[in-house]
Amino acid sequence: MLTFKILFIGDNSVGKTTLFKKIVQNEKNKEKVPSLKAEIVKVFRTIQGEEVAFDLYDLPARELLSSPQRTKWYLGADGAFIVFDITKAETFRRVTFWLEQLINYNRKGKIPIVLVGNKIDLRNNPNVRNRTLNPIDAQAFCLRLNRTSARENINNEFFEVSAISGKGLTQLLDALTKNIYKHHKAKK
Ligand SMILES: Nc1nc2c(ncn2[C@@H]2O[C@H](COP(=O)(O)OP(=O)(O)OP(=O)(O)O)[C@@H](O)[C@H]2O)c(=O)[nH]1
Ligand SMILES: [Mg+2]
Repeated sequence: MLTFKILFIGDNSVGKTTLFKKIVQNEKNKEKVPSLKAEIVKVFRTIQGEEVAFDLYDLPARELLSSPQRTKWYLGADGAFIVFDITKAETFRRVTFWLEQLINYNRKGKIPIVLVGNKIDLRNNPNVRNRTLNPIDAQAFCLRLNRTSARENINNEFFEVSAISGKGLTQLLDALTKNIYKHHKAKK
């Protein structure tokens, strides 16, 4: 079966694990893949009549920043969720860093990503001191990315979510899996 690798990346505490768990929870057909450092779960989609598997990898940011094998996790990645926290501007600025790591080490070049602005439940919370990020900035980032990758048939999308509320998360996975499949078919 055609199998693709999807990474969850982004700064520490942006909510990757929370998002990963909620997405996986909604999947009926799934298999846990044993691994010491990463959480890996295989999920399935039927796309254009073909059954396709996707291995979802969740890793702590520190494993991807400072472990001796940090670069090996990117190897063979076909797509990624790049997550930031809308209440922490520096986690959005770091999206560029994560994207560069991904493209440098996957050995496949440009691949589709879904940019995720997480923690929107905090947007109107009076206890959040920092001004929350304007989604226009992330949309613009995505548009620029799409302009430079359209030739390779790569479509990148942006979503704002609350991993804690868990609403509408399946559509993130649907979008990324479709874009990965489309990119793969266009390469051949
Ligand atoms: N308010 C709110 N908190 C969230 C949301 N998603 C995650 N959190 C909280 O943010 C903290 C960090 O979440 P994690 O999912 O562990 O973050 P992570 O990106 O996996 O962090 P590392 O594994 O250390 O890289 C936890 O306390 C979560 O409960 C969200 O949508 N809204
Ligand atoms: Mg984590």
